[in-house]
Amino acid sequence: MGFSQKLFSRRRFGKTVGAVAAAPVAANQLLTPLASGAAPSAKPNYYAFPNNFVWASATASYQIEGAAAEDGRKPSVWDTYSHTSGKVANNDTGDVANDDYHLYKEDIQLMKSLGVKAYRFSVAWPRVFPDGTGQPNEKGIAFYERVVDELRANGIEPYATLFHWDLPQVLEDKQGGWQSRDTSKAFADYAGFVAKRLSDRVHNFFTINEFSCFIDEGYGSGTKAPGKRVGQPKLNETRHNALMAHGMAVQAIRAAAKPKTKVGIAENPSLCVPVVETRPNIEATQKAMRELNAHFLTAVLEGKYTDNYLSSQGANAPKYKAEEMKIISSPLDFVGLNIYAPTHISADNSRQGFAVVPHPSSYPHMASPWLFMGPEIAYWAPRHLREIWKVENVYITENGCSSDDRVAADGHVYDTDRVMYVRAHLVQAHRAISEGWPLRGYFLWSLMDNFEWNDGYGKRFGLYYVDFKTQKRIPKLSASFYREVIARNGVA
Ligand code: PNW
Repeated sequence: MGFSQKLFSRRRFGKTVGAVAAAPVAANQLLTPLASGAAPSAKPNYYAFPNNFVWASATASYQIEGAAAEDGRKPSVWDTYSHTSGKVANNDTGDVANDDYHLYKEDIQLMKSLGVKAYRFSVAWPRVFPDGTGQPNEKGIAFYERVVDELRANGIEPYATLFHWDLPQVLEDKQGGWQSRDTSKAFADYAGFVAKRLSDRVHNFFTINEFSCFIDEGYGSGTKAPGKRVGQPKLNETRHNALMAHGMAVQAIRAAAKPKTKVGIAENPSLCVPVVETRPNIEATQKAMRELNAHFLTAVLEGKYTDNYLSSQGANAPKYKAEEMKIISSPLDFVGLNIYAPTHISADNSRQGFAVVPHPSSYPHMASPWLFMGPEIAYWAPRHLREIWKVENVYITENGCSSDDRVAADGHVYDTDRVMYVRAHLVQAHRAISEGWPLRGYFLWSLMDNFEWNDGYGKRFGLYYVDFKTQKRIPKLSASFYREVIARNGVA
């Protein structure tokens, strides 16, 4: 008997529905399944999703793999950073993490038990090219071939991210990492190599995950690896190099991969939400969406920096040739957005035509203090992409939350807050789809608790609880919830 059945027996569920049956609106939708004697979850429901909707989960290499020095892998900037005392909570490192390098078959069974249709993982550049460039490491790429074959054998479609922040340390040492255009070139070569080797069985690639987290935090505030503060105009140049890396990789993947291979990006822009849905606020929100993301997402989707961005940066504005913006805006098959927290916008009379509305100190957030709750992002993300930039295929490549998970005396993990968070976002995702906005799939972050960057193992985002001493995985309540969502193809 599954965890969900134990918690909510058919009988109790029947009673609850019976009580609701008196309400006229709910009667048709809720009574039919019971009247026919079928399990409630097997029937259509109010928040039904399209049949081909991609229900999925996501992880990233440095956060789960461990095996940091195995089979020829050399250090990434995150190995160096996490081994620098005081940078990560509790001085945790990714040396072992979830040991997924050895336990990947078991971890794929966790996914199979959820019923996910797809899995987004990332390839560790320093496994495949331990020296950043030059000779590929056969044992490194072989690991990903094994993972992909195992996924396919279990009916799970692999979606591969090529860069989720683990830059080979040697490129940082030799050329200042993303401060150098040589790193963009090295990334494109690596991306082309992986596409050549995997595209017979991986049909969907994401180039880069979240520019701001490894550029603005890596080289601006210095709060993530490699922990530098390069100052302006160097930071804008570094941003531009990352954009070039993305564009050059798109072209390298298309050149090397099997025909029909699809390519996109996984970006976390500021997610602008109208504070009240009036026409003027919605128009202001569209302006804000372009301007607040001018240095990354807007450049990728429009092939230019906005005039406001260039003038606001003055002498620090990036210098580039016209053809570089063409490369940066190479056409994509889909756009992936990692969505966690909202930026609320209202119309105003300023020159830019919008204002960011501050949150009061009482505004609710999840266990991570930055993770403000604003489920409308799941509606506005696909709508903005289509309405502002004519994007035809959108994935939510990450959504999920941290929770103060504890194993209860009965062995269960009752993460009702995570269920609330995910459910609220899925309702909004459903609103987007029902209005025709092009949302194709949802990748829940994350399959299991893992190395949460600066927070080490102290912040948990998983559907599965991980005991990092024993590597035991325990399904949380949210795993039962997500399994039910996928089984009925609708919000549970
Ligand atoms: C993402 N913010 O990072 C990353 O892609 C994941 O690797 C990470 O584990 C996950 O979200 C949860 O943190 C983000 O401050 C980190 O808005 C910070 C923010 C957003 C995303």
